[in-house]
Amino acid sequence: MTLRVSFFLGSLAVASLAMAQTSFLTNDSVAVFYPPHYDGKQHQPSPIFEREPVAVNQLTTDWPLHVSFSQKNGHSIAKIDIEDDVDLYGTGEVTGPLRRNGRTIELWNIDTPAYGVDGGSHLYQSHPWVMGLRKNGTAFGIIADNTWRQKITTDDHLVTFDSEGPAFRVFIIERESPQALMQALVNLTGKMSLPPLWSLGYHQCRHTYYPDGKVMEIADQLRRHRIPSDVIWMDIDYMDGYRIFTFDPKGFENPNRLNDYLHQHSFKTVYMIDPGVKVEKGYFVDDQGTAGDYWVKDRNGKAFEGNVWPGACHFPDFTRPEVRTWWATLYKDFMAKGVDGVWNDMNEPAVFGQHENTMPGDNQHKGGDGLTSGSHLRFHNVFGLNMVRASRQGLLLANPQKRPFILSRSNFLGGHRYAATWTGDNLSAPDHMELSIPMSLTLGLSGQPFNGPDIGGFCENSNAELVAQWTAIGVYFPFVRNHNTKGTIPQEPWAFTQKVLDVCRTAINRRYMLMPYIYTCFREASINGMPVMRPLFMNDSKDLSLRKEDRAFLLGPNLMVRPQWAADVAQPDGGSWQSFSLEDHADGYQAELRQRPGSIIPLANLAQSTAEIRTDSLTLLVCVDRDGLAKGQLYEDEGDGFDYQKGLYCLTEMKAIKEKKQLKVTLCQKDGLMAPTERKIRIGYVHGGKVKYSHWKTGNEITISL
Ligand code: MIG
Repeated sequence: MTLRVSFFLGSLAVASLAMAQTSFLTNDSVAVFYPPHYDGKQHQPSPIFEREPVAVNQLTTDWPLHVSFSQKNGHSIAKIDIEDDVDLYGTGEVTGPLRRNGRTIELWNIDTPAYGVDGGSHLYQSHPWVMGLRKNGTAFGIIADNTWRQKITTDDHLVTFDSEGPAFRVFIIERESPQALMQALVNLTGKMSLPPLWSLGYHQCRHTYYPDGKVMEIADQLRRHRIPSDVIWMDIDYMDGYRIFTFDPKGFENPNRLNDYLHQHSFKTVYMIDPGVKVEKGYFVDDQGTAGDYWVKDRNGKAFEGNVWPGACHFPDFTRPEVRTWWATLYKDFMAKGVDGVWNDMNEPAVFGQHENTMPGDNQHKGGDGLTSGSHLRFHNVFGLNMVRASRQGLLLANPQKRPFILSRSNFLGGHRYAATWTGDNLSAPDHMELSIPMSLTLGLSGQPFNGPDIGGFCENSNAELVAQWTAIGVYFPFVRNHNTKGTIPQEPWAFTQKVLDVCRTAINRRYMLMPYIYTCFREASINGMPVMRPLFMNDSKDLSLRKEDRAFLLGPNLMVRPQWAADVAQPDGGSWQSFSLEDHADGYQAELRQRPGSIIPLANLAQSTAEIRTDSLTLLVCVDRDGLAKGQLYEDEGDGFDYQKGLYCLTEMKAIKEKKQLKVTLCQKDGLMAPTERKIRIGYVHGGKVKYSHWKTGNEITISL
C-alpha cells in the first residue's frame, strides 16, 4: 500500500498519505488505521474481537480523528490528536478517578496485592481502550489492537499508545452518544452471554473457609441470620496440597456431600482453579500435560517451571487450541462433584520470586489455529483471557445445559465473553471503598459489565464501620461478594455487632427485592453493551455537570445510588429524580436511592436466595415525569440454561399514565415465547421522597387512586 502511494507522490507527502491510504471503514462504520510495516502475524487473530472486522471502504475525508504512527527506540507508537474539552474514560482496570484525562496507564498484568488508590501500579488486567466524550455529547472510542506491553497516556489533546512490541493497528469508533458507542464496542468485541441468575445474588467468601464443616457453618449462619445469599466460595485450601482439580483428603474428603448440603440449603458453590500445575510424577494433571507436551516453554524449549502455591509448577500454554481442549476436559469430573462455578485466580500469571512476579518474557508459546508462535512478551497480557476461554469451554463441556459462571482475576479487552471479574486484592480501608466506585464504573465502560470489589476489603483487618458502609453500597454493584484474606479477623455481616448485621441484611434485602430490575439490566448489557453499573453521565451525555461524578452512580437506566458518605453529588435532570426508600430502615448507612422520572422499576418480594424469587407477585415502583408518564421493562427467563436463546423468555413492557388523581398502569408482553405469568401486582407510587403502595391487584391493567 505504501508502494502504491509513493508511486504518485514525492517523498515528503508519502508519510501522511500512506496513512490515509491505509485506513478503512469496516462494515460497522468503524475506522481502522494500519501502521506502515504492519505485520498481521504479530497480532492476529486478535483476542479483542469476536471475529476479525471486515474493512469495506476507504475512510471518508471528514473522519474526525486520525492516528499517526511512529517508531522510536524499538517502541511502536500511535498518537491520536483529540479536540479540546474532551472528557476521557475507560482504560480498563485502573485506580484513580473516573475521568481519565492526564493519566498514564501501563498495560502489563501483574499480581499487585494492596495496590494504591490513585495511579502508579498496574493491576491484573489490560484494556487498550480509551473513550472520549465531547461537550456536545458525542462519543468516540479508541482500541489499540495490541497485546504487547504498552503504555496509554491521556493528555488533554493527545492519546498515545506506546508499545514495546511491533507496530499495531488502531480502531476508532465514532458515535452520536456514549450509549451508541457501547453498542458499537460490543458489536466488535462480542456480547456477554447472560450469567446464571444465582450469580447476581450475594456471595460469601474468605481465604479460606476450612474444613468443609466450617463451610456448612457459614451456610447455616447466613440462613439463620436471614441474610439473603446464593453462593459460598472455596478458596485454595480446599485442594490437596494446592493441586488443582483435587480435594484435600482431610478438610474436604467428601466434596459431593458438602456440595449436596449447600445445594439443599439453596446455595451454589464456586471453587478456585489456578493455572499453575504442581510438577509431580503421578499427579494426573501434571502427567497428562507432560504426556501431551502442553506446557509453556522456557527460552531453551524446555517446559518452564515456576513457583506458585504448590511449589514448582508447569503452566499450560493456553494459546494452543489443543491445550485449551485438554484443559476443558479436566472440568468434567470436577464439576460432576457438585461444583457450580469456577474462580480462576493467579492468571496474570503470578509466579513467585520472578521479575514482576510473572514468567520471563522470553518464555515461548506455540499458538495455533492461525496464531503464530511467539514469546511470552506477546502473550503475557492475554494469558488470563486464554485461560478463561479454555475454562469456559470446560464448563460448557461438563454441563452443556448450564450457563457457565467463571470469575477471573486477570483478563484483557474482550475477555468479558468468557468470565466476570473482581478488582483483586484491595485493602480494608475507607479510601479503597471509595475507589471501588470509579474502578467498577471504569471496568464497565471498558467492556466488562460483570465486576465488583471484595466488599469489606481483602488485605488487613476490616472493621464494623467499614463492613456496614461498604455493604450498604456494594449491593448495587454488578458482582456482590464479601471476601477477605488469611490471618485477618472475620468480616461476615454477623462478625461485628447486631447493628452491622442489621445494616447488611437491609442492604442485601434491597438487592434481592431489586433482582427483577437488576436481571433486566444484565439482559440489556448482554444485548447492547451498556454497563449494569454506570456513571451518571450516561443519563444525559450533554449535561456537563455529570461528567466527573464518581461517588454517586447509576444501576441501570432508572436507579441512582448515593452512598451516605457522599454528601453533595451531581444530580441528573436538574435534581428531579425522586428519592425513595426500600424497607424503611433509617439506619444511617443505607445508600440513598433515587428513581428517574418517567420510569417503572419492577421489584420482587423478599427472598432468601434467587431460587426463591418469584415474579408472580411484583411491586412496580412508578415515578412519573412532568407529563404524568412512565415506562419500564421486565425481562424474565429460566434464570439458567440456554433456552432463552431460542426465544424462551418473556419481555414485558410496562406503561403508566397519571391523570388527575388516577394512576393507570398497563403491562404487555413485548417479546419472547414464554407465556406471561399470571400475577399479583402492587403499585408503589414514588413521589415526594415516599412510596405510596396500593393494594395487591391482578390483571394487566391496573388503575389506582392516588
Ligand atoms: O496470592 O487464593 O486475589 O482473592 O483469596 C494470593 C488466595 C492468592 C489471591 C486472590 C485472593 C485469594 C488468594 N489469592
